[in-house]
Amino acid sequence: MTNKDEKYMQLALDLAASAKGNTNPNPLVGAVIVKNDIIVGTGLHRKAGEPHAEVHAFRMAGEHAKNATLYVTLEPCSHFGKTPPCANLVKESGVSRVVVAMQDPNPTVAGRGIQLLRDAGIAVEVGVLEQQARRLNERFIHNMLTKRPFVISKFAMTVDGKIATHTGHSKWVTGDAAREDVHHIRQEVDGILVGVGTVIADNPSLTTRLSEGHGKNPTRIIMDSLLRSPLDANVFNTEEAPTILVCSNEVSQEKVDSFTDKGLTVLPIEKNERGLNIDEMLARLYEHGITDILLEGGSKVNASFLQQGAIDKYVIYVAPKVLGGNLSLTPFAGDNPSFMNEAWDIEFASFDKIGEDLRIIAYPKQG
Ligand code: AOF
Ligand code: ZN
Repeated sequence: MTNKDEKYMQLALDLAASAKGNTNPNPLVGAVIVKNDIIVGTGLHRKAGEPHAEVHAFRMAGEHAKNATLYVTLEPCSHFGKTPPCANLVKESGVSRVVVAMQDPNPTVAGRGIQLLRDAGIAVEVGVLEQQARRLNERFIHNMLTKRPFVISKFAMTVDGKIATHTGHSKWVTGDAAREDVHHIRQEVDGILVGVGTVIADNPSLTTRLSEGHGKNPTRIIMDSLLRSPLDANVFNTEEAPTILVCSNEVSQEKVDSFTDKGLTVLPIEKNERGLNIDEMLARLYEHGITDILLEGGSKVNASFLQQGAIDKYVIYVAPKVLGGNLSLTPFAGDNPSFMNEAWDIEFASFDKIGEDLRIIAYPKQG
């Protein structure tokens, strides 16, 4: 691996990242073709169903692809899907070397694309900027390995860990810039999930509102085991965005019908000792095409995800304020641990200042 390999792979990663939020359920993929230090082709996957990144790059490169190097952020595919296998295209193009950031976690590919190229006598190098590539496609990798949506827990708190006063007042913890940042995340995910408590207390609309105008709205998912939500709640305005209500499978059909009659999707789920079975709910939501979810509270819903091991990523905003008060609300309710070693360990991945606030990105600690 050389510095040049990293430079061109970085470009391929940047190209891929520019389509963030648009390719679901497919991965983000970028490709760059280089000959004699000249970039002769670039491409990225823009949307599921559209050509793969390599196709765009080879179209641009044409004859210049002969004896060139292809940089691609994900192993070229080997299957006939919505498009023919890119590995065949690579072989026919005449490139002599292929640099791949990571193997495809999709079980229908999983190394077969790389093998096809090697069998054709092309030099293939795997693992250049692999960590960045894995981060970029964290949602896709999770989907492929677990058949569940990738769950991002987001909350905004004061430095002393409070999300609202004891009355539930929370407008606002963070400033304008941090709140706009959340709307950018909403635009990139398939689903946004809250509990019935939030629907009753705040009557939010859970749509994407950006200063430059309206963005893409995620599907709203409401966890409401007894179907206590008021039928006229803002989240049930299905002209703005679709809504899925998740309830217990013990709720009466009559009650369910009152919501389905309004055009809402109701998903009855079995209960476990902690409430609704989150894993079963996630499996059903994935079948409904939801590949990632922004979990926006409140404390009880956050706790059920935490305690059932269902959080894959944290986006934490910390406001430069001290609220105090032992009755002020905190991001996670649930069990009261007695010992510090009962804490869920996480790893900080990045810190950024967003306006006056701090944004921390973290992941559950592995191993
Ligand atoms: C993409 N874009 O640039 C690459 C992908 O449904 P299909 O036929 O588009 O195939 C999707 C699979 O192809 C995807 O899950 C991944 O395994 C592989 N590579 N997919 O959408 C791309 N290179
Ligand atoms: Zn492909």
